[in-house]
Amino acid sequence: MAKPLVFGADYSVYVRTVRLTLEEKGIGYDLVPIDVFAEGGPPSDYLQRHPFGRIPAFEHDGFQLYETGAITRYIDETFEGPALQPSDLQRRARVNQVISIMDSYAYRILVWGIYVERVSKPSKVGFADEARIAENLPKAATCLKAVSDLMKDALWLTGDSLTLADLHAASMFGYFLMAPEGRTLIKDYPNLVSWWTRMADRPSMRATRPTT
Ligand SMILES: N[C@@H](CCC(=O)N[C@@H](CS)C(=O)NCC(=O)O)C(=O)O
Repeated sequence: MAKPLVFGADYSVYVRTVRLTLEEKGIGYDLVPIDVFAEGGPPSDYLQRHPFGRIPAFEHDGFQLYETGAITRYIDETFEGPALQPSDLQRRARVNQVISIMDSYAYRILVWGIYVERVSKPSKVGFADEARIAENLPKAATCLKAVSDLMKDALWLTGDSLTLADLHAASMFGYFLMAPEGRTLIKDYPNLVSWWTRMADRPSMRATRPTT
């Protein structure tokens, strides 16, 4: 059976989530480079894989798929390895809830509103948009509180085993916590601090660390 293909770049939050899932399942894969931020955008033939021109896209045995949540669930359900979704329906609903919170609210705020504004943009243009960061900080607190409240005193975000929820969140927290504001804010949520310590130490996180 051919190795699955992941199309994208290692700097991408969503590509990292797919790679984390493959790493946690112990599945070999090839990363096919697609740079969505290259001048002129991704190669035009990439739009056949992903009509919205985003990364990642995925292929397994000729089956093509895009949208990270669909890809990670497909990987979990198709391949051997530790189950990353609980069979209990209420716990499974929590996993899907946290993934949706991360996609719908946290990604824009933690990654673009804080990390990009504080770390990435200033490294290119030399200054940060302080007003934009200030505006996003209370929104980031809302995201952290929501996830922390759902986590309660569990080991992982949705219970006592690692799930897709942790993998979707980890790639966003990885960037958020590169900003000093992120490292300060998370201290208000001790359960998230200990989750992150546990998460950041996993071999899958080391294997997928962004290099660019
Ligand atoms: N809904 C998509 C989101 C993917 C996404 O936004 N990827 C980012 C990189 S992390 C991207 O391709 N950005 C390019 C752009 O916004 O033009 C998914 O779940 O896969």
